[in-house]
Amino acid sequence: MRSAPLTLLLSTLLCAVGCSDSGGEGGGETGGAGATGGSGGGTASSASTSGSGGGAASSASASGSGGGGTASSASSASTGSAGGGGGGTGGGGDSARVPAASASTLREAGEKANPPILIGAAISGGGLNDANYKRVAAAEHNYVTAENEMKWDSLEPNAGQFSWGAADNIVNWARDNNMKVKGHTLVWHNQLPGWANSLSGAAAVEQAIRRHIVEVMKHFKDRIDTWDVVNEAVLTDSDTGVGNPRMRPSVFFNALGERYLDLAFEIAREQDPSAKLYYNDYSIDALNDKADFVYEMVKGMVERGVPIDGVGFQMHIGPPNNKAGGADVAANLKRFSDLGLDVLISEMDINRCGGQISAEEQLTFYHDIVEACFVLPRCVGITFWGINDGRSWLNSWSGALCNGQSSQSLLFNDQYQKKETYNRVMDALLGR
Ligand code: 9MR
Repeated sequence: MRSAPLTLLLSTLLCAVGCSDSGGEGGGETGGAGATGGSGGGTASSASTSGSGGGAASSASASGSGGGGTASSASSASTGSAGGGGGGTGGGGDSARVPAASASTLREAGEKANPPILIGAAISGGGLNDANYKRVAAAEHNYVTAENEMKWDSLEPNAGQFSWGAADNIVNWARDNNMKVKGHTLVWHNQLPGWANSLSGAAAVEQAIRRHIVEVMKHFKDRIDTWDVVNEAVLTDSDTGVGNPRMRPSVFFNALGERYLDLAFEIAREQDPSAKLYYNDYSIDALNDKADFVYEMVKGMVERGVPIDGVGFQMHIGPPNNKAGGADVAANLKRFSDLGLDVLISEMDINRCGGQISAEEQLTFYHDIVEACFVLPRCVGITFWGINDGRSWLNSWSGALCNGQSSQSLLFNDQYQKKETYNRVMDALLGR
């Protein structure tokens, strides 16, 4: 319902480049940078950076491998029936994705769309001890991100000593249920073990990055073909993506400058020539300062021939992150996909704590944001950051204004019943 204006805008955007009879208003609409509204939510917090301050910006040294071009390595290995091809939508055309006529699960709606779209969830090891959680997770999704178990501190708690058990449990469960897995995440300033966080000097940091990426990708080689290679490398004054966008100080940036991104992607490409390699960040969902900065950063990588295949827009809506509506998200996804990249919604939830987002607004956002991705053929997946409200990370996150209350942020309640948010997401996946 109520989606007509957005649908119109979306088709205008889709036509801005590809349709011959462009007519219409052209790009316009992008306007309102920072249109995020969102009062900011004050508290912020989130991701404590590790590194010391400063760090001169050293402009990315090229290193560019092959000729220009946009990477877009036709993703090989789509896992079994899991949604037919984590991307590969390619195919040129800008025509919108065609929805299924009907579906009884989100997963089915994604699989029957043309081209298919992956429907994902963050899965936690703890959740897999709960039969209801497992049942809903596997019935409704065909794409898995480990919520914490594949982060650096989980996989390499001591230098050069790897610990695979928790991650293997999730990856194997996903395979048993014909679900594709995205590796999350190879290089991130957060959830880093102390030994890595206290490294210093370019050589030591580069060596640690190389060993970590090589060993992790080697271990999961035949089971994971898509990776968040670098996560959250950009910072703004507010966690809502507004104010003074810049590279985030971290052990990686402080030692290597911005070129650590190129380096990480190049190592990952050497390790797996056909993997999909993504950059992932929060509060870049709307047209704000951070999204603009990341756009220029990624564009530079593409132009230098750095092997990046896509960008994940986390889509944590509401405190402590940005507030973005469907039209804003549509315009933003479109400009990134016009770089020849996959785009995806990688960690979606909509936090109602703090009263910044009403119940009705949450439903509208769920519908319109999912629709913004769905209609874009290069938008290859939509992942929700959890299954049920009771297990949401937001409930206990200091900046999220929940103070232990439920964030009411997801598609299922604590009894694993579908909420109205689920229905709105399903509507968007079915083109309603
Ligand atoms: O959901 C994750 C939570 O359990 C962890 O405590 C937190 C620690 O940083 O990370 C959460 O997941 C984050 C994801 O890995 C990257 N983007 C932001 C997510 C929410 O904070």
